Amino acid sequence: MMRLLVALVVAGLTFGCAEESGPPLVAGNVSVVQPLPGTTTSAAYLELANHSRNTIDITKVTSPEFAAVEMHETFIDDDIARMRPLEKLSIAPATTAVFERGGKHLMLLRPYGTADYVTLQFYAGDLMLLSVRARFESAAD
Ligand SMILES: [Cu+2]
Repeated sequence: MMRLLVALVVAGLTFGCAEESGPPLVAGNVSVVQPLPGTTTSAAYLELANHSRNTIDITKVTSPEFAAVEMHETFIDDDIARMRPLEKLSIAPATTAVFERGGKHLMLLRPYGTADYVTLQFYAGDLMLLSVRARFESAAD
């Protein structure tokens, strides 16, 4: 059943942009921050534009350079900024989801090495929709 759902999603996305050229999901303003000295956690910010006619549900983000990537959102609780994991990010057709400081963001956990670049892979179920490669910025930026 899961396979069938994924296949339907692929068909829907393909059909949805049949009259347009280009991929359904496009990244912009990508910014990936190096871990602070003594820590192993990085943050990444970017915009994801849905150019298809279907809602895109991002359910998983991975990176070959990190053991885990989590989507988080920041919320205010008693005047204190906290964050919680986002299980799914739904991007409506013709809208852009924004990952930014103080809002939704990506947490990159436990790097495997000290690469200058990081690759982020965005999935809807088992289907990889987008792969983005970006150079680390220094944490001071
Ligand atoms: Cu976070």
